[in-house]
Amino acid sequence: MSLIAQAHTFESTRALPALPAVPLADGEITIALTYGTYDLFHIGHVRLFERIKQRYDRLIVAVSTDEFNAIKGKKAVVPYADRVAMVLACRYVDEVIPESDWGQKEADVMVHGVDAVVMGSDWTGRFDELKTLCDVVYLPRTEGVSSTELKAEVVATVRGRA
Ligand code: C2G
Repeated sequence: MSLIAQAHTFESTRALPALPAVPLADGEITIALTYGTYDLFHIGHVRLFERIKQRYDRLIVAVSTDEFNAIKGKKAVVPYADRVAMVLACRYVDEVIPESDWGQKEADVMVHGVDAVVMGSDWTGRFDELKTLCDVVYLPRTEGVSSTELKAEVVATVRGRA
């Protein structure tokens, strides 16, 4: 059965366990930062933002520019400006910044006063160099969905093989 045909009801759409809140000093807000392409914005992205916002007060999302994706060897279907608009439209997201090179993360953490950089588990260990500046948290990915799989599904559907 095609991915598209496996549409889920909202309640069961891959809900993931809630995270414990971060202890706070009075009046202090906690700030999380995450990075990604967010092409073909999907439930995996939403569930990541939702879990981050369960734990931190403010969520900043760095969205990869089209030029940076070329450096990463990726080509997004959806152009940068639209990906930014969709991420910003998600109620869990407070601010969007551009991700344009691998080396910007330390400066981002300091400039935005970030308490934690949070990524999906496919990036486990690859942000550890930031641990001198803030918490680094890797969360389990939402299984069964990815931009790459969605692209393959659309192609298969178009070619009538779904
Ligand atoms: N993600 C997830 N569950 C999925 C798919 C993605 O939790 N089913 C998470 C990824 O782990 C990542 C985020 O969603 O933390 C964005 O994923 P991509 O858009 O694929 O990001 P990527 O191109 O890997 O860019 O410098 C870091 C890069 O910008 C990350």
